[in-house]
Amino acid sequence: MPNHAPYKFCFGPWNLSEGADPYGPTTRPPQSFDWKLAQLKKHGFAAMMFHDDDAVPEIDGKSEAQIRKEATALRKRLDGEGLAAEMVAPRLWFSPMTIDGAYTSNDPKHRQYAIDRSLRSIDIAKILGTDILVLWLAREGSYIRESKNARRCIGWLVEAFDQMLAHDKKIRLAIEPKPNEPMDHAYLPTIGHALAIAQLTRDPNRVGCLIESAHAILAGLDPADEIDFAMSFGKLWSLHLNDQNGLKYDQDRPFGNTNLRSAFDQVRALERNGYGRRGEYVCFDVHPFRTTKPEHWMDHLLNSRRTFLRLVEKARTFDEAAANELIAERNYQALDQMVIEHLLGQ
Ligand code: GLO
Ligand code: MG
Repeated sequence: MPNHAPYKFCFGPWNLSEGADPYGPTTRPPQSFDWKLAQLKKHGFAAMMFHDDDAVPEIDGKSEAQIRKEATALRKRLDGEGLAAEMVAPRLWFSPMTIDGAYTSNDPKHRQYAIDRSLRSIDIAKILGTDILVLWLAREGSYIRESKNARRCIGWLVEAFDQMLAHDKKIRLAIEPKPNEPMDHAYLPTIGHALAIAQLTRDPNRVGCLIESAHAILAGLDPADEIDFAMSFGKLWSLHLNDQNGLKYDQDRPFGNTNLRSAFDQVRALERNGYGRRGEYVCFDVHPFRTTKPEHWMDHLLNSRRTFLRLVEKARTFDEAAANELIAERNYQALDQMVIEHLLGQ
């Protein structure tokens, strides 16, 4: 493989999923965390992403001391394997305490639960050696518009973020926007919303974002433009590359599987902005197809990485001078075909 610096890659344990969907059970037998970590290492990924309870299982029943103890043991293990933790994310969408939302639940006890759990996630992140807390705000939105006061909910989100920022002076919050699913409408559906709410917090410089390709597409936006936008603010701190076929449920397809040209544009945007030069990882938030056999369990991740690396080559060999001439002549017809020919190759 040619030189592909500065990119390093990661995925999360949930990306080796078992194939269940809302209409049917699993299609692959469950695998242990140890097996997943071994696969990650064996295939040359540099880091793992962690939900808080991937790092410390059954976290809700455990004391702070126990959580720290287990996180410390995990850190030791990761160090021993030469692997990093890319981020920690509070999994705030499984608990009975978050049925009506987490930070924006109408019940103050449930809002407090969400904040307390987020502070524990920050403790875990610190122990695992990452300063990134990813906030995928799964249940912050509405099914029934009149059940919530969106203005008040934005205030509650800011209060929650402020408590997290105050809890640890180093932690950075990377908001992962998604416009819908599980909610009908999310309160922070796009990168613009994420970066705008950052300005309301006590430390806007420590509130940034994570772009997921499929989530941008679900919002009717171009993931490459979202990348350029976030990076204009210096706030793209993590990335979930994948693909999505149209406006339907979140598909988490292999990167480039549906729209190769959009994948090329995303890679080009990352290249021109120097993504990865400040230590950011390229993460693939992809799932195996339901039909995938256990012996092909890693293929969606390996294929996504391979496609990414091939597109880096395509971005680096794109004839920018020729493209600029066509742009100067306003010959976008020829530019369009030039991109297609470049992607098709010889
Ligand atoms: C779901 C999200 C989810 C998050 C993960 C990290 O749509 O993409 O996979 O990325 O839970 O918080
Ligand atoms: Mg994601």
